[in-house]
Amino acid sequence: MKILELASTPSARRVGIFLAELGIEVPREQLNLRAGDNLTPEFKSKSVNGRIPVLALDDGNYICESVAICRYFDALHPSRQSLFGNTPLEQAQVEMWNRVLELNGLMVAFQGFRNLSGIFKDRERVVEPWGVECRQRLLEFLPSLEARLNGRDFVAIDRFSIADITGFVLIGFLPRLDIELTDTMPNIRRWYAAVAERPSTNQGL
Ligand SMILES: N[C@@H](CCC(=O)N[C@@H](CS)C(=O)NCC(=O)O)C(=O)O
Repeated sequence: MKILELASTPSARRVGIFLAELGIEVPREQLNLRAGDNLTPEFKSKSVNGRIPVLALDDGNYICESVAICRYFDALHPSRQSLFGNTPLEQAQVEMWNRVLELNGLMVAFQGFRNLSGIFKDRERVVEPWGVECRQRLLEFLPSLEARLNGRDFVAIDRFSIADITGFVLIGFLPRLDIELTDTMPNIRRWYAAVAERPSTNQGL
């Protein structure tokens, strides 16, 4: 098996951090997204969403969507400390926060960045006012993460989970939108600094 990716991108980082937490090494093939490596018919036949990361399995199956890839490895390597939670309550809390951070945070941030920078104008319509709106929505979302982290070391449950990975990648993406973590977000800053110390997130990217 191998992962098709561009290691520095946020979605590839989500999978990379997840695998590092599990101590799993998977061969990676780097694609040049700016050059359109993911726009070819061959790549699109592998990736349903036309994006990276994609997990290419030896049996000819391909899995895209970063969380789906993480779920595959979680199921393949059952652990008493699953990053998706263990008990029904933990699993629900992790799912809830991971979805909230993804839908209200990361996807909004991506839309903001893509539509403000025009980075992929060779392949999609760029709507600058939508970029402005997404940036604003993100600013209005961050206080709910700040409030959640008050007195907590982790976002969803009492230990590190995939929700922390999603949140960490989201916060690391903020400079792309010229958003700074100010003194008004001390909980996010404390939590982010602690997650940044983990070997899994410390891979030089
Ligand atoms: N929801 C997807 C998002 C994947 C995604 O947006 N990947 C970006 C890199 S972060 C990409 O492939 N961009 C190239 C393009 O849009 O053409 C996931 O979690 O895997």
